[in-house]
Amino acid sequence: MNKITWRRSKRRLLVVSNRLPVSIKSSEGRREIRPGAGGLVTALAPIVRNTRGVWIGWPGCELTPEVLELIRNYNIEKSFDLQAVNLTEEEVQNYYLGFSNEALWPLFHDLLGQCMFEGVHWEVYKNVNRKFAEKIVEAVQPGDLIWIHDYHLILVAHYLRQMNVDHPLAFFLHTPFPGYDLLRRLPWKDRILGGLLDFDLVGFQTLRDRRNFCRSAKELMPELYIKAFYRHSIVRHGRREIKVGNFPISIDFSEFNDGAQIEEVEREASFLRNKCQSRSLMLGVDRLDYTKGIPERFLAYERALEKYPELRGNICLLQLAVPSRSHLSAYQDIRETLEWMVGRINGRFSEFGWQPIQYIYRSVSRTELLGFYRACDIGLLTPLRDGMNLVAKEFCASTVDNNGVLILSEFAGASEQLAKGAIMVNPYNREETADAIYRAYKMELEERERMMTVLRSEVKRNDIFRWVEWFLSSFREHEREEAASEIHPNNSKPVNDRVESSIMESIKSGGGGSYTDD
Ligand code: ADQ
Repeated sequence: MNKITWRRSKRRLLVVSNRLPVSIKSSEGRREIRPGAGGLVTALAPIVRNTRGVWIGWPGCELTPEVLELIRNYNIEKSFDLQAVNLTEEEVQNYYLGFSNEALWPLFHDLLGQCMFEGVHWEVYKNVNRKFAEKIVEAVQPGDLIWIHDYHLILVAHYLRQMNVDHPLAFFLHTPFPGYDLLRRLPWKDRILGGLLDFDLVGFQTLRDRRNFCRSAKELMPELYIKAFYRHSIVRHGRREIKVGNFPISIDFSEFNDGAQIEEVEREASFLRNKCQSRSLMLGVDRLDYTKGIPERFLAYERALEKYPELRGNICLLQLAVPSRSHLSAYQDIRETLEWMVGRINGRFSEFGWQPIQYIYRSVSRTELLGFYRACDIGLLTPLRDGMNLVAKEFCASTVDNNGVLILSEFAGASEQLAKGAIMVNPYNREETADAIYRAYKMELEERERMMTVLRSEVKRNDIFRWVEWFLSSFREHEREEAASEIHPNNSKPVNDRVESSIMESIKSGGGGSYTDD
């Protein structure tokens, strides 16, 4: 991990995301501003602050004079520079709830049946992306690095280029990227793909996402020249070269590892264990979202209770669901489905003093969350598709005694890194998931410890700080290579030669160096 390099580098970092890294809530009639939670904020906020950079985003509410004042005071107090983009109610409806969350979100998670493709959503999505670009133009200074995040803002580079911004532009997609057969259903697929190609560096979570993108780009634009290396691909688009990489995001391992050992958390965990009378505890933690596979999880658990009567009375599933996008009908539907299922399964199996599912529909505090992670023996995370799934990594980092088992969906991005220490399942395969629950329940301590040790060392080694450093150094390296190719007399050197020399560098630096054609 090299946190130092970026602190020394005085080039400003401009981070742009749909939401600002703060939460603005009303409490007793007054608005309050608090720092946002999450690994990304923890990792990026110090870099933005130390390079005197800027973080641009929507505050999540109307930008009233009161909210503006709150942000101004927060900036002074925290030596930060948050700049808010104001969105009207109509923009929130069409750009955020509409195009981002009813078209791109389900499409990128392979759930075509949930997609709504509305022309008006698309028009407003474009306008809001232009609005973000205008805000960046107001804030940007020569030499800044601009890093844009996620599916809400795919067209920002396109508008920045139109506004003659020639700064290096990086993008990271937190969701998966679908295969071409799905992507081609989107009426504006060419604009979305073209928009991504306006960046200089495009980062995905997994190798599969990177390949899906490169293959889709090639299908849509056969004239593109694409070369795949071990760690990244290069897409040649006209005179430009776009670097495409996979950078699996992570968490602040130490924060979870250390936090899980404080007295308050230990107390919370003992309280939970006592409440459950030392039964095996299995945990699901998710934003309430139809991509997370919670109904499938409940059905698999029900099947396990049917198939393995020994589990009855001896295991509990704790499901925490944080409310999310509750204005959308698909999210209201999934909430109702879950409540109905919990009632049905509990009604079917409960015995005096034991209930198979404890379902909690709210956001819990960090201490409570760590208490849940510490108290539970099994993490059961079965998304139908997930960019990464940070909960899986948080569960491992918090299992400080190594006595825990992770059951993980093979369709979570995290599976690329965690498969070697987890029980992998296909969430659509109820029988397999039921068997995995039983296997985890029966697993001997020695095997649990062996597997959890593997998982924890993986998450520790590849933490969020390493991720940021890796992404940003990849960005600067690409920028240097681009600059060198512009001033170098060998400017006309075919891309292939540079590809070969990059492979050599990759081999020299232990990167493996093998490459395949995308
Ligand atoms: P999410 O879809 O939100 O993120 P995830 O990566 O699992 O999914 O992160 C959820 C976060 O919310 C975790 O940090 C978790 O601790 C927290 N959380 C969940 N339930 C909670 C509760 N009841 N109370 C409090 N906190 C709760 C998107 C993508 C993911 C990708 C991340 C990061 O969809 O695939 O991993 O971005 O890139």
